[in-house]
Amino acid sequence: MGHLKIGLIIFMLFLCLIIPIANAENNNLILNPSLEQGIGSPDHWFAGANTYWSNEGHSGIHSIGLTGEGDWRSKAFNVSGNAQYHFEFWVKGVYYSGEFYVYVRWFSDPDASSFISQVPFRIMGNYSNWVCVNDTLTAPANAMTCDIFFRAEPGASGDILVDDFLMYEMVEEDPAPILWFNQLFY
Ligand SMILES: [Ca+2]
Repeated sequence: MGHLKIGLIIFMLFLCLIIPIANAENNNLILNPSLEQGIGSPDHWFAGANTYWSNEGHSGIHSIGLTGEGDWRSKAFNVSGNAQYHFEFWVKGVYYSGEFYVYVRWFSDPDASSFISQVPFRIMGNYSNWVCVNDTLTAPANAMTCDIFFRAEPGASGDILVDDFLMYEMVEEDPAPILWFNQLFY
């Protein structure tokens, strides 16, 4: 019986570890986050100048690249004012000069046309291996929608790839596994 209890406890700890990761991926607000879906160009992403759909990925076989002034923009998604979000992406590539950013942009209308503010993640340096960038963001009180804007400013030069975007609302832990634990032993 002792071994069974220890086994169950290990199993419960394993679930505690796995369930949040699974929820994070399932709750990803960004469409086509690994840039894998699409024919000719990635679905739900809009390309400006100096962009390309790379055949190299952090996961899968694709990412999106920028070589100079231009941008990639994600399809906008709904957010809640004042809510907290986990945001991350992976970056790889060569940087020469100028300013490359991944911006998280907040909008106050359903069409993502009334800009409020943006959170800049500057990409500066050479990344021969994929590097994860992440932070916790708080949506402005009047935010309704959000998009991801991968942007090279005028004069920027390099060859920067980004992949595996993840953004989800941070919520209270689900108490269900604890209830289940109590039901097992009492
Ligand atoms: Ca990918």
